[in-house]
Amino acid sequence: MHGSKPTKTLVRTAVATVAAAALVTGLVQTATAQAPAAPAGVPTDITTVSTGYSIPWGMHWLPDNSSALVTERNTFKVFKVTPTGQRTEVGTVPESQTTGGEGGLMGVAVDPNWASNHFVYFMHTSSEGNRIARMTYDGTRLSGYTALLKGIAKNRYHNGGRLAFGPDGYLYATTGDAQNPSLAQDRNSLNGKILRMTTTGAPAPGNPFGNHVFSLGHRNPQGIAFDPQGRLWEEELGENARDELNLVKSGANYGWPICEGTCSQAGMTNPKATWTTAEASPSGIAVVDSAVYMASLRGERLWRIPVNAGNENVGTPQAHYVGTYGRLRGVTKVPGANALWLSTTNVDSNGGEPAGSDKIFRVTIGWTGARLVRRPRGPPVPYHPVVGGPLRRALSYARRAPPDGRCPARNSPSAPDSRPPRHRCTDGEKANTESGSVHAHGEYGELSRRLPRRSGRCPRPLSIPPILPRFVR
Ligand SMILES: [Ca+2]
Repeated sequence: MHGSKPTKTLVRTAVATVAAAALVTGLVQTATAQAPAAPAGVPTDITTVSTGYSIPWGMHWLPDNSSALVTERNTFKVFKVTPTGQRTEVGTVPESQTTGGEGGLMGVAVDPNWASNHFVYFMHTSSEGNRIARMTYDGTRLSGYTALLKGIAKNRYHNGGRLAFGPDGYLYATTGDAQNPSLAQDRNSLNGKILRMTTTGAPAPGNPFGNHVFSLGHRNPQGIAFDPQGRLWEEELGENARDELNLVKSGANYGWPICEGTCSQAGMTNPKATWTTAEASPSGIAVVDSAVYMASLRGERLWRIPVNAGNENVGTPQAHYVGTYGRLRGVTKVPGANALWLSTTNVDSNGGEPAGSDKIFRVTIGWTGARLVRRPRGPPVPYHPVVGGPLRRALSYARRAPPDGRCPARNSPSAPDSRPPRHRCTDGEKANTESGSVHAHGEYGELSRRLPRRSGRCPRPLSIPPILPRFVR
């Protein structure tokens, strides 16, 4: 998905040409002719998608992408949220309680085989400690609570709490040290760890110490996410000095409490990136393409950390939305789209806002500034021997795209000249029967536009030409 050097050169030339042509014909409001800053996408747009929450904590999409489940930490409520942000309470997680601090109803994960077993998983605080529990979710209501793993020590702070399914089909969980740092180095303790288990709560086969422990030496690990290479990224809150992004491997020791941040202690695995607690204090993470996104509470920003598919180095982290939306806790990839959902936590004691004022945003990931701001009217798109044809085709394809963002996920930037007819929808596609916005992503950019009512048939997967000019608002 990364452009070769010759292609970038061609794009740079093409962009300048089309930008000039567009200004002359008034097709766009403004245009620039900058070269791409990086091969991977960056946030290009943010909109509010759902409102009315109080400390939303976990978010997890259903395998059919029809909606996500969102937990609230202190109310123990679970909401079904559609891609357009409509939310419906589907129940509460029983036997939950807060810790007067960071505990409560925390992570949620939906079983990869949910369509057949309807299982969903929660991590929450209860009377005796933190638990991982399973419930049945039929698409409408939660029922059938079963505790799968008890005995995870709790405290007011440092409860960990995130869940994720790995590509191996096993359930991963982060647990804090419960303000008892020595637990993090104890292989027989469930605290200060990343755990790996089956969907019945048993230690997953192949775990390094024969119990639930997958990795140790974590202080208050929060977000976990797998990248396209299947690698596990984790981020955790430091004590007073450094927050960490770690690349987690089976049996590795991440240092706490002997190390905070990078150290030279034998046997300890150093983080791939660190931040001061003031500029981060992270919680959720997500991976989109070749970057890890990290929501930060105290830092009130979304960090983007470039990662490499071919080696374990990470690029220079960049901050987005610093101080703009307050405390940011949750971030998850929107399936079938180059986009994130990003949630706030401004209702907690640190944020101080009234109940119901937390939000979920949708962040579009695209090429820097690559956004067509309005549909061309009047004169047709000018033809240019290099760019005119591909640009016109891109606009044509964008008009065919469905409004829900699913078909564009199947973009093939490598097939710019295909001009397929529409076809009947297959599994995973949705007929384009309504008006709405479409976001079409290609390797070099994004088209965003309103669509007219369509025929009810599904367009073919969108093809964005690799040569696409950059328009900015
Ligand atoms: Ca560490």
